[in-house]
Amino acid sequence: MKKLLTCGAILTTILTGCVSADFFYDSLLEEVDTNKNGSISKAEYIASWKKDTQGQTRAEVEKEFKTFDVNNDGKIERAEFNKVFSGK
Ligand SMILES: [Ca+2]
Ligand SMILES: [Ca+2]
Repeated sequence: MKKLLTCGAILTTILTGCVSADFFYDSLLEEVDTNKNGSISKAEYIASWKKDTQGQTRAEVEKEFKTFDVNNDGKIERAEFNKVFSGK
């Protein structure tokens, strides 16, 4: 069964720790990476939030994006996601 993921669900899912980072990133790419280049740009992240805000404000979503964009280059890549996910 395909689970629809939105950016609002990311931190919650990490906190519950019930999926692997790789699995989660793959699912996230499927939903959010609209130009299919294998990374999530800020524009893609915001677009995903707009589809389903889940009560989050834009400021909250931008803060969340920054949490994952470790090297601050405006996109979230798998290595960064894994890093944040594993808390290392
Ligand atoms: Ca992309
Ligand atoms: Ca980055």
